[in-house]
Amino acid sequence: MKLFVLLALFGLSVAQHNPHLRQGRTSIVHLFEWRWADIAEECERFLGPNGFGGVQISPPNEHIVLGSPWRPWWQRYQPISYNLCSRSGSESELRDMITRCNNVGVNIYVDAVINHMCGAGGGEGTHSSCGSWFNAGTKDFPSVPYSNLDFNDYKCRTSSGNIENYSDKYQVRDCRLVSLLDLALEKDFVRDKVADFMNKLIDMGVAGFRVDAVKHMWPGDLDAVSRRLHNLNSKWFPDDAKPFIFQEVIDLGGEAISAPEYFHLGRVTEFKYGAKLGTVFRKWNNEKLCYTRNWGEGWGFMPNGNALVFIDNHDNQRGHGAGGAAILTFWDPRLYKMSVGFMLAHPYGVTRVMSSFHWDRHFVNGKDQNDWMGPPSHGNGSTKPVPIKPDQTCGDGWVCEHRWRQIKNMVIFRNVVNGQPFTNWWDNNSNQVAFGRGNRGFIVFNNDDWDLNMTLSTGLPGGVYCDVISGQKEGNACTGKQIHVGSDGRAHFFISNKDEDPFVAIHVDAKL
Ligand code: AAO
Repeated sequence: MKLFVLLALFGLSVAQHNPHLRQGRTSIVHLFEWRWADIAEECERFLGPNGFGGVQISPPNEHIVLGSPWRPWWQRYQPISYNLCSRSGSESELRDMITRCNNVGVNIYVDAVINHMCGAGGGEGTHSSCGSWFNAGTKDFPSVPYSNLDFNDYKCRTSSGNIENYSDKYQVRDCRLVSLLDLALEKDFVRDKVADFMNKLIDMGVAGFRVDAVKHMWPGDLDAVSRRLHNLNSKWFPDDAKPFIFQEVIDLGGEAISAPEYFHLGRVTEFKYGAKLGTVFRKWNNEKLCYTRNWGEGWGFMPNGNALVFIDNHDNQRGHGAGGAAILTFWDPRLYKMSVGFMLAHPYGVTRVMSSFHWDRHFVNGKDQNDWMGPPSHGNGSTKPVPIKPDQTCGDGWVCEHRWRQIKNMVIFRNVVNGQPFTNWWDNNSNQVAFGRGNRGFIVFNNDDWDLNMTLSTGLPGGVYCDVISGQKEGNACTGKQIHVGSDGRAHFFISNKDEDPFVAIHVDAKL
């Protein structure tokens, strides 16, 4: 038994759980709906130089194209084939992006939609991103090729053919998720096609996959696909490195399927993280920031080595998926910056930062009527490039949270404190807390409605540090608050509850 546990642990540390981040980098960013050409530029001009470890890209394969101007973002979750042309660009642009990002130490992770093809009502024709013909009605996708033999409908036992009840694991895995044609991953033929698609991307140089809708696939089927995958391209990655796999399983408890069923296959998205932290920072349900002293497994989250964590994702920032109104997004910038800062300072999980586009929210009875809106686009439906303004923020409706000074600097903070223990906790029994990461970094939050005025043990060597939230170190100057740490490691902090960003973060690379 002991040997089995040891082997299982060893397996965890060598297999698909390792993101293969390079040069001490620790975070990835989801550049939701960005064009490949823009991501390539962003790797070279911003992500590489600022210590971002990787990018989660939108699905790169051929997808349905809906409407004449309509084009919802979610059309990309309706595959038509595994040809590599999408709203984000062509195969050659994809290849160029992967190469250029890899060359500056930034990994690419592909959002892999392998559970299903397009919706059953997707019609017949060539309204697809590479122009391939298909017929959703007869389940014919000749450019894969899949035929009606390759789908699960014969196994599904609901009258609608859709998932009707999440307490029935057979429905969840054998029926259609919101009418999407459900692939029969039990067939070797389907497994081969899916693996060929993923292997092509691995050979091009991607570092791994965010696997979509994993709850809706049997672990055994995913294991069979996983065994077919190549090792990473040795031009950029160590020999024998396996692709990093992080699986989208929404597990807030209370359903037939739970996240641990997938732990052996890779990391899993921890949806409790953003839902709980949003509740804490909003101070809903009598939550207080001081309760986060045992944040992580102590809050009932999955084991650290299994978790991929984030504050919001492309679904729950607009009411899809799970988490509801508690989820913090760029629409609440003050609390959002604090919660992303908390996540990046805290040692739990592999961290993913969200980068969004604006849309016109229009609520009717609490539901956003515009939750479908796609990325900033030209009149013909093609996605607009991401322009960078002189102040380094993005234009044309691209939000670029990852470029916000506070968030960018906390991505760097996480790299600087990588591997250091969680230390020097302090709280005021309410919503003022502080913690350190060994002798490399320290962060203080004031989410109360009064000032924070305290001398705290930071664990840092004595000296003058530049707060990377209110400003940053530029040359030998500090554009923000300066924090004086004594030779005993203690420092005085004053954070007004009216500050634009009521938190302070210092680390050894921002010492003056
Ligand atoms: C679109 C249309 C549909 C149409 C379909 C086909 O909106 O009306 O039928 O096309 O024509 C995205 C969009 C969908 C879109 C789809 C295809 O979000 O609106 O459908 O593209 O274009 C479930 C899945 C999870 C999934 C999530 C959205 O388990 O995998 O739904 N996320 C991924 C992607 C997502 C994508 C797809 C999958 C499909 O990230 O972008 O869809 O490729 C419960 C379950 C969850 C379940 C949610 C929502 O959650 O636990 O597993 O997620 O329900 O159905 C509380 C509970 C929480 C619960 C939640 C909501 O918070 O605690 O557990 O309430 O009830």
